[in-house]
Amino acid sequence: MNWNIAEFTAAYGLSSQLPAGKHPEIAFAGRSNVGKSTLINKLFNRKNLARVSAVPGKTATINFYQCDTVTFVDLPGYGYAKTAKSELHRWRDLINGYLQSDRDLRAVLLLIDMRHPPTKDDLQMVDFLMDTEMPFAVVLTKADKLNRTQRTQRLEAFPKEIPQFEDMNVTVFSSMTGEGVQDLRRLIEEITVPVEMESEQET
Ligand SMILES: Nc1nc2c(ncn2[C@@H]2O[C@H](COP(=O)(O)OP(=O)(O)OP(=O)(O)O)[C@@H](O)[C@H]2O)c(=O)[nH]1
Ligand SMILES: [Mg+2]
Repeated sequence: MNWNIAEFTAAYGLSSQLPAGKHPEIAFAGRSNVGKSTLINKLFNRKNLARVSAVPGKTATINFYQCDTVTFVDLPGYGYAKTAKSELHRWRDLINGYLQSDRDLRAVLLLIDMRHPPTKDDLQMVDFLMDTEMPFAVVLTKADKLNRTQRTQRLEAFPKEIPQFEDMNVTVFSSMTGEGVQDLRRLIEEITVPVEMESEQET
């Protein structure tokens, strides 16, 4: 997969606007400010493809990016308390509408801030993904902000905080140091192999 040819293709603010998917998809979910847009830029070696902001709630629409034969989907962050009730309703409808629509969604990458215990919203998202048997992997973000001791502490704490954490595919990630970027690219390449190629490889 050529990671250097990504382009922004569309943004949607309502689930009713979402077109059917044409390609295998990878979606990025997680609370606001956890680093979804930053991670997308890092994967594609770009500075400003996905818009990043220090102010939570930057990505209010579902944004689609195309790279090679794979569609990447930046979902609006959840858990942004200052958003008005009507906005919250729209966001929930948008995220649920996307996750429940019929498309070739290969995996949801659920980003969780490595510095802190998961929020209530994070745990709800984990529950939702497990209940619906959605394929997903966890990305622990902002690893650069922890020293060695804190890092070890958090890695020991997560299995106690998140049910079945030890069975999950987990990547420690930092957009600052680049830690985890290659692992994520490899994971995405593995799960988005075109179906024809997969069956060829098996025979
Ligand atoms: N130190 C550090 N900062 C990061 C990392 N990833 C993201 N950030 C910072 O965190 C802030 C939020 O990043 P975004 O990528 O906009 O977060 P988001 O999840 O897309 O947020 P929403 O669009 O609001 O849902 C920005 O200031 C980023 O520079 C990381 O790995 N390390
Ligand atoms: Mg964003």
